[in-house]
Parts: sequence; C-alpha cells; structure tokens
Amino acid sequence: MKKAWFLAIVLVLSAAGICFAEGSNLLIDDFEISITGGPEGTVDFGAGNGSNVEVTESSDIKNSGNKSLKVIYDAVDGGYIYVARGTGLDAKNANWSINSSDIKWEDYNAISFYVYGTDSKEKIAFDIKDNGGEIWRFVTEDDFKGWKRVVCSFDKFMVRDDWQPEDADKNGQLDFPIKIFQFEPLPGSKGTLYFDTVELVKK
Ligand SMILES: [Ca+2]
Ligand SMILES: [Ca+2]
Repeated sequence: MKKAWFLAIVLVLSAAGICFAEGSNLLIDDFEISITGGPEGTVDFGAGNGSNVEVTESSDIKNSGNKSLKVIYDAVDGGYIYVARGTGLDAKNANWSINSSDIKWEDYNAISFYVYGTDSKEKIAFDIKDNGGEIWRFVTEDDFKGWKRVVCSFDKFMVRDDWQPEDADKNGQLDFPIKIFQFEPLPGSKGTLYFDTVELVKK
C-alpha cells in the first residue's frame, strides 16, 4: 500500500513538473490569424529570382490552437524565399502575439517552433533579426513525417555571411530583443510545410 501511495505521489509530481516546464515557455506566435500579404499583411512573405511561395492558413493540420501557417514553395538555385513575422517588417500587421520589447529575454536561451514535415530531406532555414538589424540563421532538415518540435538554442545561431541588410550593425553579437523570425526553405527544394507554436524556451 505504501508503495502504491509513493508511486501515485511520484506520478503526480512528474505530471506537475511536465506542466510547469511547458508552462514556463513563452508562446510568442501561434498563427491564429487571417493570413494576408502585402503592405497591410499579417505575414511578410515573398520570393524572387525564380523561386515561388504561397502562404495561407491551415485549420486541418495544426499543432496548437485552431490554425497553422501553411507554406507552399518552390525554391530554385539562386532564388530566395522569406516568410516572416515580427516588428518593423514591410507588412504592417505581422506583429507576434506578444510585444518583443515586453519580453524578459534574459530568462530564455532558445526559440522553438513546430514544423510538419514530409521527410523530403530538404533544408529549412530559420532566421532571426536582432536588435541591431543583423540576421542570424539556424538550419534544420525536413527528415521526419508529421509534427516535430525544433529547438534553436541562441548560441547555435550563425550570423548570415551571404547577406545582411545594409543598416545591420554587423557586430557579430546577437543583440536582444529579437525583432523578427522568418522561415526560408532553402534552394533546391519544393513542397508544402506547416509551421506552428513559436515559443521562447526558459533557461
Ligand atoms: Ca496555431
Ligand atoms: Ca548584432
């Protein structure tokens, strides 16, 4: 009997621990939006040099809430694609669900998102723009089927050496607050991806 009680207590504590761990992450974007592009858009997206992208919302395939971000893409060599959310973008209504400057960034050591993969083995870049306008990159691979959580530790981001905005501080330091994140299927790939549940991961 004692053993049973002990096991029960351990189970309850473990469950509480799991809830606490998840609850301490900060959900910054859940894509519970009506997706539009252009200057008044809720997502800043585009493609060039022969690549194409179409961004819509999905309500059938989603990880949290009622919707996810659906990205249909054709990324050719020499082309580029971006699908961005955050502050200071050309699309005026692309802000996250929380204001970047209200976040205690020192409490977090990673940013994570969920991606619904098709095991295409294609590379997907996840970029962030720092407070100095510098763009940092984390690369993951579509090597699974269904939803997967990708955790991008801040110390694993590499400063982009192929391109930086002209006004970037280019100081090689990841300056907080982060202003923007963007998904970018890398050249040589074509398909459909879904993204959802962007969180900051508590230290
Ligand atoms: Ca969602
Ligand atoms: Ca910087």
